Amino acid sequence: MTVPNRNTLWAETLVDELAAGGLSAVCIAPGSRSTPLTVAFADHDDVTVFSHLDERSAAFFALGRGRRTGDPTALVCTSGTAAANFHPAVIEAHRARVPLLVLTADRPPELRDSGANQTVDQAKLYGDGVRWYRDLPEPEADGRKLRRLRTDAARAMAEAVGIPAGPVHLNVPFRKPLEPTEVPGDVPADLAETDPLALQGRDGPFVRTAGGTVDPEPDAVERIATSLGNADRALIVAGPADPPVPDGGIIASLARAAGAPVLADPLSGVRFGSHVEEATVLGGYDAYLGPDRVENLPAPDVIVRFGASPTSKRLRKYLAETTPRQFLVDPAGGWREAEFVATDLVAADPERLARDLAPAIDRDPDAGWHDRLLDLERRHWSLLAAADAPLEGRLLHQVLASAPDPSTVFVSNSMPVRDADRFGRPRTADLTVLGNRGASGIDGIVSTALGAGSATDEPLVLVSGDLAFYHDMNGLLALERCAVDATIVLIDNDGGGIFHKLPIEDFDPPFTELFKTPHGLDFEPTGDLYDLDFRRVGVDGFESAYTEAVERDGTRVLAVSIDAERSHRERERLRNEL
Ligand SMILES: Cc1ncc(C[n+]2csc(CCOP(=O)(O)OP(=O)(O)O)c2C)c(N)n1
Repeated sequence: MTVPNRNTLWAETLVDELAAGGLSAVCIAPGSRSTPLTVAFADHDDVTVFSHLDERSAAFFALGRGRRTGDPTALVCTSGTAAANFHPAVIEAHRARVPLLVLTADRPPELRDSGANQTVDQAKLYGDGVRWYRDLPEPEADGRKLRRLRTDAARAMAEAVGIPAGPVHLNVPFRKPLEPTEVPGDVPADLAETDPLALQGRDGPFVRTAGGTVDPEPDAVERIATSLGNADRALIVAGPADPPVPDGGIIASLARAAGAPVLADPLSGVRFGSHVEEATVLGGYDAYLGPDRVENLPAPDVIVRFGASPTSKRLRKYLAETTPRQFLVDPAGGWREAEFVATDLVAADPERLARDLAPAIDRDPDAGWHDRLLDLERRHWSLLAAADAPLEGRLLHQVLASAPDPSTVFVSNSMPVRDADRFGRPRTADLTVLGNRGASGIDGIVSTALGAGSATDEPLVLVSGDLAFYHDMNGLLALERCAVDATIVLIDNDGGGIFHKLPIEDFDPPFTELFKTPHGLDFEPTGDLYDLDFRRVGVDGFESAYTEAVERDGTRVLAVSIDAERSHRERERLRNEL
């Protein structure tokens, strides 16, 4: 093996070892300082390279892949503000436990804090928001240092998929030459003989890492089983899942054994799938539960919660007001409960806990509790079916009801995910519904969705608000550059419809100008710019346009203009009627 210089050797060793550890894709933005990494990735047969022009979109694209697969995608950028543009996606990955491997190229250490061009302080740039950070040493053709590099690569991969999974940041300094230029004597010719392990690594990863999962303590299983056994009105709450979205069947089996209905967040992996027939899976609770419903409905006495904090604020408030015994199950022992009413935290792998728990429960469920909730659920769906005023929620209902089986559906913040929550009816189709709920940003939505789509052969649907779409129009370039197809439903209510839900609506000014921010933008030219099929459809023609779009190849945007205020009033009216 002849290597032209130490930078090439260093970058090839790093990339080789990441690939041996299972890395299969990288998103690269152009830049000079990252040249050794870019060239090494481009030369590696086992890593798919996605080329992006804009670091912020690149990072969200990588995030989307990690969200869909549960495996890290790497990111490469040059030094300077490029690295800072990764930050929003790193925050989302941190909060939502999405594996991500960030490689930021840097100038050599003596140039830090010297006024040198494009040199910023990249050390611990993302603060505590990464699972592991390491400032790699300067490249050297030295056996021990190369073995350390291989070890670091193995560790980076392991940390990214640890419990909890999340982002890992390696800062990688290089001094010139950055290109694979021959530098005589830079790499000792006998390195292969003096330290073959450093140079060639092993057959497979340099360090095999075994992570494992947390088994529930038998005491905890017994405590929950006894509680459920004694409960009159038990509930299971499935919040947004950590990636990859699990098969909801195991939670459904637990629900059946416990005789407890499941309140299934649309992002939980439990609301959609064949298991929906096996248990009482409820999806309309955001309409009929809430603090103002407590008097009409008996309070639950035991709750077992999985996943992150539910999307539905009304559900969170309902749990807070009714103060049942609340078991919070978290595989990382995380405290994801911001109402501060949980009574028990159980650090355990959810699937293992559910598996151990189901046979331990001895329970004669109260049919009245089930019937009461099922009745509310049925009435919610029939009211929706009978209503005919324009409603954004109906679009979400139709999107999820007619999404191909299987498919991946990505919903933006803020009304699309909330409307998917309230109006997405549980069905047996294999839908993987995703959203960025770690930090609930409206940035990077297009890119995250396309990243998720790039990681699966399933049809991809993105439902986006107009501000979220505007925020990441750059991301549309990935359709062509990364060969992804999508049906994009653009709910264009000319500004942030979500703000009509807030009391600030009554203070106008400044409501319209500074909160709702109507922009009057016509998004149609994105069709020409990004070579996609852009169509305007009315709410009435939406369903047929959508079912046609999801069945064809290529990307089609269906832009639906709708009045956010009227839609919001209709949303409220439906709930009040219920
Ligand atoms: C990066 C970022 N900036 C601002 C916000 C605050 N915010 C939340 S929702 C929203 C409006 C979103 O508008 P749109 O995408 O049109 O969706 P809609 O509310 O109409 O459903 C804003 C500005 C945010 N969550 N993230």
